[in-house]
Amino acid sequence: MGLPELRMPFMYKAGLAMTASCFLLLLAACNGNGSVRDVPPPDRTEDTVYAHPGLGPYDPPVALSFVRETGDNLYELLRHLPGETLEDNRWSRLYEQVLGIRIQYEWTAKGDLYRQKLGAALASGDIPDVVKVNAQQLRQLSEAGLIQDLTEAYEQFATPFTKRILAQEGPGPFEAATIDGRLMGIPETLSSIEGAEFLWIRTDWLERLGLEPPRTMEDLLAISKAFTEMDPDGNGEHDTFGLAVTQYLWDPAKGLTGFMAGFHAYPNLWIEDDAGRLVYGAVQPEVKRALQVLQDMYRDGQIDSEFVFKDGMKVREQIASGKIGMTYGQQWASFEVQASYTNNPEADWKAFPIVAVAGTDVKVPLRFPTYQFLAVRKGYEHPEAIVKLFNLHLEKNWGETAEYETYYSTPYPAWQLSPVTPFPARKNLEAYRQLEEMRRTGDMSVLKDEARSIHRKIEDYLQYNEETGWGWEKTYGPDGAFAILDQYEKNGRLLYERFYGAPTETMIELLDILENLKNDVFISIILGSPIDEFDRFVEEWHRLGGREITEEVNRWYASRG
Ligand SMILES: [Ca+2]
Repeated sequence: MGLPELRMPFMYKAGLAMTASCFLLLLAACNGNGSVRDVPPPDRTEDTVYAHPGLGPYDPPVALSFVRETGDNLYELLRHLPGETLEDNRWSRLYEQVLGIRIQYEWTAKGDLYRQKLGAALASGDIPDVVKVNAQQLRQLSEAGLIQDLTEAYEQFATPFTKRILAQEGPGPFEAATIDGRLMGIPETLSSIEGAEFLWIRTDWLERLGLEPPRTMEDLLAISKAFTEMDPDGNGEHDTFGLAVTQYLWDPAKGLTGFMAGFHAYPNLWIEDDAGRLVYGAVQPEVKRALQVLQDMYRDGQIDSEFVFKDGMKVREQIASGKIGMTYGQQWASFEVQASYTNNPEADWKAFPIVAVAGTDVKVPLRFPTYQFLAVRKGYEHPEAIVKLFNLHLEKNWGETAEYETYYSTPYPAWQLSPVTPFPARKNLEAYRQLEEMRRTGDMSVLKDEARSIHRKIEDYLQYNEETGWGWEKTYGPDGAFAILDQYEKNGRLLYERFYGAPTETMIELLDILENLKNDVFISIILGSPIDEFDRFVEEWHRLGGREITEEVNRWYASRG
């Protein structure tokens, strides 16, 4: 698959440059001004784009140190990119060539070890030039005087393109990074809209049992029951479950966020109540009703009796072996269920909109997702260097000089080699909209790099039955997950979280405890504890700090006017 794809962007760009210079030559010839020497040099997009101070080079080059979390995925990626290492790769070379910034890692470590080492480094103040931290750590570093104000660096050096992209999530990410009116970290903005949930259903099971896709929560419960009791796989055994659930109730795939929303319960969101105050969704009465239904489903064997012992990987295996017919999940859940198709070509899945109890409109909950910020060590002489990395990363993947298939997806995820990885929050939905326009008009030129690469994967599946394209079609196809997201948005179904400030004092102190309490109680109710445990949980939650947190959150809300 590799080579032609890699070369394509270069050819495309060369073609553009040539057209532009021919055009200029033509102009010169027409205005009768004589010699070709009068013609300015061909307009190179790169020269124009890189003229911004935020993309200009340090001369001589400067070093910029980070620490970095590594993992098996990263080493797997490097195996596919011969000649590249974590320290010396296409991104580090690009940053040095264009910006004169030499990326260095003071240390790297995997997973838990990384978090331990980072915690120790923050506590001792021994931090690299740039450090990625959460909102609480940002506040601590700021109070300890270990990091510097980035307000001017961002204002002066972020390109208009960077500013536009980082504003796609609204003011929240920057508010969360602002302490005493100063920007103390550059937010690594994530995408709210990518958190939207869909309902993924085995459509071959629906057909075998003569069932219609669900329009209401009641329909969904009937399907779950049928998938459990009516032998949808036709093997004569009572061996299937209606709904996938993992031990982490809020997993982005195979979790219960979308199910709860069907009862207008939003257990992980700060929402506005009828009086205009912010309240935490987990302690609202709608949750109780949803838990009661889950308890019934568990008792009836529609949910695996051992789900509390199973993480996402284990439940994915159950789906792969054809034991589960329905799961909630984000747009990429197609790839979670794909193995069932690999194992059984008759297995088919489709994304559907999530549903609500009959007679009500569904709302699709979206958490405020940005939680990490890049802070610069006090005393580092070039605080704008981090902004420049952001600029170039966004530019080379999605800007006018993008070489998406070199720097983002080769199709291996080369973007992961960069120490900073900002992206447009709406890029996938935009890619879907380009694909949709292309499907409607037949005009391939509306596809930008990312959409073109997706289109090729879908075509590989539709025309050559290339299996890897199956999931892409389920997600980006004419009636895939993004077609549904498009409708969610156009129909006003998206429910955005209302609190997006930095964590409050009491949150920092007690939120983990309260969240663990929530999860323990909810699981215990699903497994059969009396439903009134929920009322006791609500009291406990308020008593153990939830009341203070609610007050703090509402002070923040009121202060925003
Ligand atoms: Ca069966």
